[in-house]
Amino acid sequence: MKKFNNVIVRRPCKAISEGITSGTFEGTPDYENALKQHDAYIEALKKCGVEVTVLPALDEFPDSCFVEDTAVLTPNVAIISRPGAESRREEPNYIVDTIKKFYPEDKIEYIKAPGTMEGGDVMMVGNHFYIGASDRSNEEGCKQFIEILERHGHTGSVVEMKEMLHLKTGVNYLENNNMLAAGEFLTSPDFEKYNKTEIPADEAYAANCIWVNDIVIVPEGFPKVEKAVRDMGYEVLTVDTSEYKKIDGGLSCLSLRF
Ligand code: CIR
Repeated sequence: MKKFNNVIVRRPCKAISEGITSGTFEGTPDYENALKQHDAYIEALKKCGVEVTVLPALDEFPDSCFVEDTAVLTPNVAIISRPGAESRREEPNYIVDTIKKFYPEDKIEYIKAPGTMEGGDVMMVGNHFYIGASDRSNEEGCKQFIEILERHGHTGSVVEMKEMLHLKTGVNYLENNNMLAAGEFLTSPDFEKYNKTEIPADEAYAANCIWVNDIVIVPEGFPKVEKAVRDMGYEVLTVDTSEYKKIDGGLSCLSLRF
């Protein structure tokens, strides 16, 4: 099934080594290697039948390659986020012009202060959008987000969370009622009705896979997750994201898919 026609990515910048890190994973990103991994990520997306818009690096924002956090692009509306992380607050300003090429002005909405919201906290399941009440997406941001969705014919609901950085750090929808879930989301009542595949703790990073037009992209180096996704019947592509992982970035964070 072809659901996505377009993807937006942003090249990593030299300052990526200064990106925000929770310290969960070891190391500091290597810029040159991050670029190579980004090239491979773009190639994998192209194999999924999407047109890829590649935006230039923003040197003053170390985390700006994690473009997913700057907006939520739904079939009916583009919602420009307002990141909870101070150092990322201005990043959405640099995505708006690109989004205007795909959405008319009256279909572009903005999360406003004091609301905060980051796209990594949003998971689309058909017409419904789950938003994680993380440290990055506050109560006011979640409220504004759901109001915007409802004005544009979608629905939304808040998922309480305590441990993970973003909602999609630990739970990802692979269409056909299938979901990958790790840690706190395994027992979350919000996801009871889905066919959940449990991601073991030693491969928790790989809960962040992306479904793109019937192909699932899985981070390289997580054999249990790769096998589980293949066993579900999906065609799988793997991409090495080890440089991004060092600062908590996963596969989904690196693109906007719509
Ligand atoms: C941050 O902490 O904001 C970045 N170092 C990682 C962002 C990951 N984005 C995502 O999960 N959507």
